[in-house]
Amino acid sequence: MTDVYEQSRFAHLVEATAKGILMSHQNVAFSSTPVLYGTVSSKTGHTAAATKVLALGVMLAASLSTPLQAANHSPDHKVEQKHVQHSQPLVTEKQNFDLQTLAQQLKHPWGMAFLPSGELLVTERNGGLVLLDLKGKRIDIKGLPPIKAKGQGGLLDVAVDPEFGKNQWIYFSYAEPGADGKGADSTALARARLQDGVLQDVTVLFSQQPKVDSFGHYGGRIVIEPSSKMHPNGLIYLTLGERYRRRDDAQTLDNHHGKIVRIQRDGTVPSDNPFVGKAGALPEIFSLGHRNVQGAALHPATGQLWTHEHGPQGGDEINPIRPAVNYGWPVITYGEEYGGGVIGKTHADGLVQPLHYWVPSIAPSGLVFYQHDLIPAWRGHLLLGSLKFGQLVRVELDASQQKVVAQERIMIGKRVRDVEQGPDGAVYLLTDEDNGQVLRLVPQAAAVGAPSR
Ligand SMILES: [Ca+2]
Repeated sequence: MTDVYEQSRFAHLVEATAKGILMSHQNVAFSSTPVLYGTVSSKTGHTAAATKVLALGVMLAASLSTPLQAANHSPDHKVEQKHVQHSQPLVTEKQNFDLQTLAQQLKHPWGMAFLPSGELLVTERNGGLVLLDLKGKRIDIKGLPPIKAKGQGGLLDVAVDPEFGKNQWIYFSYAEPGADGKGADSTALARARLQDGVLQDVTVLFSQQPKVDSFGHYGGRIVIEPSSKMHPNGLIYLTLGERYRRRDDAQTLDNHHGKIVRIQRDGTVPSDNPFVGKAGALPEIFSLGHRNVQGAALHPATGQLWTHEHGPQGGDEINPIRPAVNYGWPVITYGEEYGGGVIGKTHADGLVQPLHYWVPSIAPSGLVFYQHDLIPAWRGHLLLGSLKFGQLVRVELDASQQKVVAQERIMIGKRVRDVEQGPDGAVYLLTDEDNGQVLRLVPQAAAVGAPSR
């Protein structure tokens, strides 16, 4: 990198800070030191609307912290015994863990989901779908549709139906080849019944249009919203990248590139999707202007979908998602072209600012709001993986849930592709490697057989 490049980046950072945008600092990349931003941009006069939001935030914070206090009175949580292949201590700011290896020899695992039995479904990017009992047994699931495993594409995320016990449905996203089996592909979402290690009744619920000859930016995270009065069938959100070559598509509604789509569990479009009935718009679209979203989760208190996304060189973002909102890519971004070069401005009318962004990029993947009593100090925090730095990233929000006030970079030493909270409250990670692993963070006091403290 040239000095000119460094100077322009520094100027860019200063400008962003002056605007009160909260951001990570370049120097924390390999540090576990917390970065606190609590003093930034809180002194401006609040409008009535802002005060309302703050009041709501206080309520949210209260609802998030109540179980935390309860947990402090009963610290004797024990996690379920698993077959641990390897364990090492992991010290973090608020909690000491055992970092356990529960499984390995997975080929670039990408997504995971727990079945009600406690078994874990894991995808491998090369097209493998694996069921792990986490006691040493592995079953390779059969019956997957044709998958194009190349570049960043392949089998991506997996999700389990909230009523799996009744219907045995699972959902998975993948790079779907075209009819000729080669060339152009796109991200698709399928549903199937998992019965005795075989997928039955495989149905493609959604297929991103148009297909493109590209190996990049598939998006692919699946989030299922449980049934509600408004949507008795439940809803599915699927994140879709702009396929790298088609970034301008993210700004138009006539395609699925760089979008988040929302469908019902049978693949049909909910009638209250924001662009239903709009001429020239694809009705599945829920939000637009995304680059490559590889982390998505529902906020535990509000039920709102939150995502993060990859920027280019710099400019990875956290975004709470609202219907019909344009998140700006590639018109606005805090990143630049690989190797340098302006892509867009940082602000524009009608385009929403991220809640948080990272310069330099961390390459985020996987997202969960931690909410179990097993690790009370992490309750309400966002957990996500950093592919680039081989870290688990813990993000704390303020009471309004609209600002990042602290983050911790926990060194794992391997590309962290997915993060989940297990039914036992432990934190599970997938590492994106040739010898990919399932890792578990268990608080030391909660480890089976360990003396309680
Ligand atoms: Ca954006």
